[in-house]
Amino acid sequence: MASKLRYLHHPASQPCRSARQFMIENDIPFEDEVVDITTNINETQEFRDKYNPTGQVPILVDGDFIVWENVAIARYVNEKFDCPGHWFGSTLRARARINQFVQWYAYTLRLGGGAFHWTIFAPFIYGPNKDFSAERRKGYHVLYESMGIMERYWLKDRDYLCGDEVSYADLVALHEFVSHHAGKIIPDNVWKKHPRISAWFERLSARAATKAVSEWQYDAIGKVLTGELKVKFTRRTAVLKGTEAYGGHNHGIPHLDEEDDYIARVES
Ligand SMILES: N[C@@H](CCC(=O)N[C@@H](CS)C(=O)NCC(=O)O)C(=O)O
Repeated sequence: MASKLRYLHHPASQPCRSARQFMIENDIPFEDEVVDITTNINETQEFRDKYNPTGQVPILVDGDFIVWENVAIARYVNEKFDCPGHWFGSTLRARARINQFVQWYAYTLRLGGGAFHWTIFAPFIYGPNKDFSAERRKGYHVLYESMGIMERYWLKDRDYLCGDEVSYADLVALHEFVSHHAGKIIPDNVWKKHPRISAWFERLSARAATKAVSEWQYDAIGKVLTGELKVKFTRRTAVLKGTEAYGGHNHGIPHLDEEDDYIARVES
């Protein structure tokens, strides 16, 4: 008999929540294994050799086959269990749109996760009295630029990012915003300036699977904000390692320009 899928993840991780939600939405049987990424367990050579050379989660173990990277995990499960076509597209063009989004997101919205990371987790990792404003600024810059493109292009005339039905593109983006929402990273006036994103976020947040997958994040980060919870990081490297935010580069996001304060413009 085929063994059950094992899913190695952490509930604070955006990519982990996206693929986990996908499996829940599709009633896929799997075993949850939380990897405590606040310790260095995933940094050990043993973990890297056994599961993932980058030491990151999510990781899916299907018998003797291991796959990591959230989009690859969801695609594997989608194909293996023949999930409904709307998740990854049932026509050539629908598939192209979804592929387009998941590529775009990896270089934009995912890096905008830096706004959350450098605000909420960095003080626990590197110490409370350090100044993370430069890193935070880079995160916000990428996040706001990405939100502009989502508002004007991806959600221009549709309820979901790639069409009239939910797709995996929505889940990857959704969990970036779940973190920002839980951490109160995006000011109210910026949400208001992006009415399509706000409506889309509400629409997706109403799904039962979104609630189930995001509960830990809202609870824990809510307690971090009130000072009730101090996350103990016994490791020193960035949780967002490999995905640290930087402004600009070559992904359609203009360079962070000290002269032109883009963040201030969006927040004004
Ligand atoms: N590109 C990967 C990124 C995964 C990722 O960023 N994982 C982070 C948590 S959000 C992680 O495992 N960090 C722990 C570490 O780097 O040690 C994906 O999309 O699956």
